Amino acid sequence: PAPRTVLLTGAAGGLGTLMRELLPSYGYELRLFDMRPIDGEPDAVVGDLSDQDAVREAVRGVDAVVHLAGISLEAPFDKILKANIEGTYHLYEAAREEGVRRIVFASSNHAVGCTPRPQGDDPLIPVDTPRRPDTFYGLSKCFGEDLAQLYWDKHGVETVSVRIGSCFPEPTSVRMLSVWMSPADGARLFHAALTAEGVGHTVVYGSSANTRLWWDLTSARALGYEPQDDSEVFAEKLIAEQGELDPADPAQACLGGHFVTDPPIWPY
Ligand code: NAI
Ligand code: 15L
Repeated sequence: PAPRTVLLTGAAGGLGTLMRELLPSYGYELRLFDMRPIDGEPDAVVGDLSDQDAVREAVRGVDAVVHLAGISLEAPFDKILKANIEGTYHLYEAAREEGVRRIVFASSNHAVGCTPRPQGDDPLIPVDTPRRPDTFYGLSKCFGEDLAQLYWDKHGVETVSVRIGSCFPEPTSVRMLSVWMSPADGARLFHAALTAEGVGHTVVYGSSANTRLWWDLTSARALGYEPQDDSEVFAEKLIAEQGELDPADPAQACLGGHFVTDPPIWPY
């Protein structure tokens, strides 16, 4: 049966806030989890992914999890290790112990961020392109995808790993014209990922049907996802303000954009 009660981790964050608004219209009852309290949501569970007992309690009794909690940008390695690597391990262990069968994992384009972006008639980037993380943040998403594979192969916990592009109300850069996922399409994709049958561990890219798309949405569409939006309506304005992407600029030549060239955040 399709999941009804869904644990939304990272519910206080940007994407969590968007999904709190959009997912209930698909019929889900959301249980909210975040280390930060949420205004107007007194029933939200305030807890840290580092607290294994708190995570297990949060997972108990739900049909599925949408796992958004974690550090969402580059950070010192020890912080990434705790929140994204150990934290995601705690989440999967809790799901296994509590018999939760389906997780939608917020992976990121930064798992493959050092992949050169297609130019001209180059083919779209497939989901099985070699991992090329652009940061410790992206590396933690590679870990999450492999953890998901392990928990499917060994324990029968299913996951859809969504390599999200940029999910914000509007694209704000020329790069985002290629990688943007509208919030409404994000909810469509998460709904498809929660309800498609027989996903095992499936990796998909998460974006709208953008005219300037860089990657292949075939595996996302195979879940039943039908994106409705296209960033092209924002193209004229953004290009007038910022100019076209420069393929000779290393910060504009790869999927991950400036994450590829940003200086490391010390201490490692
Ligand atoms: P965000 O930074 O706004 O939200 C993350 C939330 O996780 C925050 O509310 C934070 O309090 C919570 N959190 C962090 N560490 C935690 C811990 N140890 N225990 C409990 N809660 C913790 O990030 P955003 O943009 O909402 O992204 C959500 C997820 O989607 C993240 O995993 C991010 O990596 C991923 N993602 C988002 C993209 C986007 O375009 N928004 C693109 C690609 C991936
Ligand atoms: C991400 O993974 C980040 O969480 C988000 O804040 C954006 O930076 C996004 O990628 C992006 O690549 O635009």
